[in-house]
Amino acid sequence: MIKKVLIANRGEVAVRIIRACKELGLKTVAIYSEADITSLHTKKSDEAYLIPRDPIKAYLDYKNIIRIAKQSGVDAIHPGYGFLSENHEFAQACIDAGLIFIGPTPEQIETFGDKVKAKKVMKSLGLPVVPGSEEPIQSLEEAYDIAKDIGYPIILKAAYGGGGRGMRVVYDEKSLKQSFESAQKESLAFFGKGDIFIEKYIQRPKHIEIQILADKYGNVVHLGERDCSIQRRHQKIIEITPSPVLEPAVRNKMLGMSVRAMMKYGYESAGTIEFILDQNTNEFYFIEMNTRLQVEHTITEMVTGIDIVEQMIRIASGEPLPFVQNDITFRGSAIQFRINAEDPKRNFAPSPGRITAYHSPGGIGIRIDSAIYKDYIIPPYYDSLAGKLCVWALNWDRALARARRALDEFIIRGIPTNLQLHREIIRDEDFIRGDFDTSFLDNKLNEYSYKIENEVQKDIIALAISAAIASHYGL
Ligand code: MV4
Repeated sequence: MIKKVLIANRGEVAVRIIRACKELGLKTVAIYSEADITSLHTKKSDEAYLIPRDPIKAYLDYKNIIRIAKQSGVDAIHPGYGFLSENHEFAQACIDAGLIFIGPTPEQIETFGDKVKAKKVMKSLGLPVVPGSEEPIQSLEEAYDIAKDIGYPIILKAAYGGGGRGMRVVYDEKSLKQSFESAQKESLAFFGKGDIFIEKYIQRPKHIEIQILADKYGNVVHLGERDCSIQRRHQKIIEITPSPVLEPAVRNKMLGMSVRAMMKYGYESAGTIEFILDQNTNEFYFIEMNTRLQVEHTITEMVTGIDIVEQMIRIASGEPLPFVQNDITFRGSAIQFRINAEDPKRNFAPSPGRITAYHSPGGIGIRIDSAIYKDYIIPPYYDSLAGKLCVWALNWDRALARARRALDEFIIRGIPTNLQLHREIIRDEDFIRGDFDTSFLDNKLNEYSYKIENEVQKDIIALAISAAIASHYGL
């Protein structure tokens, strides 16, 4: 068994991994940048080492990270999500240095990092894929031919892309040239490779993903699905398990196909298979495989009781999965709300700064994963995720009620956050009915903004009143 782990990450996920290590009796080593001297992960780990580089490069400097790992005597590195988590060269460098990379093999990371290759592999393993080009497009002429063949609308995607970069939806032949060229340019600029492929565009799909755990001995289980349709600009903000409207027959087909594909492939570690679901036809299509721990793994843990980070560590240590599919039970319904340091009134611009007041909800069925605290200053260099609120209850309706209660309890002052947006969504009739797809937030934002304004004003009035009372009593 692994005895000491370096966490090559920061923020809430670094804290999450440290917690799993502590429960397993493992020692932990944190790394941190100069911007993260006051961050929680540096305080909660047994040891912490500064990487004196610019705040982003510090967490990508894998030569330095591996050197610290060797010097501090760890036997494994957990990469968390983002940063180096899907960098196959880093995974290989860990192995070459005699360290265990807590994740899949470098080859597996590389295969699924190439979306064209991933599609080919998954198709050969029996998963349905969206009709489109089998290879990256070589010329504009080829793009016209394939688009005509499959019919508009089509979507252009970057083979090495992510976060919607290099992605373009094309509704007619007229706009193909311009979209193709700009997608290529953007892909080259962001990913160093301009490879673009084409798919039929599925309009207003649901985004459903399957959580997989697989050990080194061919044992594979699923931990159910997550509905990740509530997103803005490819940033998920709410995730739900189980999906409140997915038909059991469709769910079972998706789960069964995913497990069989991963068994045939020989995947190991935690992984997530992403599908888009066409709600008109109930057809689903594989789009991407994520070979890392995901931000939203928490809700799966709430309904299964399985600690996914613990299992990743055990799998990497060479232990077989301690359960088979039939041992896993799914209980109730869980929702995750990503609490972001961003300002909905300023087009969701990041809002780093000092937290002047912090009170997180508690009570039955609540889980908070956060790395912020009162007087913590959120640095401006990283993504805007400040924390995650997860609620669990026996069913969807009770989870909604609990979420309303918990969101209303949450107090974060000093910086704007998206808390109020969550309070609006959770009261939305369409959301409550499960009637949402990936276009939900785009359609709703105008409707909500007026209420957000009002709510903030109420908050200011409440503050003014309490200040007046305080001064009246000489407090
Ligand atoms: C799609 C799609 C519709 N049709 N593929 C792929 C990466 C992921 N981040 C979004 N992806 C999508 N792939 C086909 N063939 C819809 C999405 C999609 C999306 C597309 C444009 C704008 C917002 C979106 C939100 C979720 C999913």
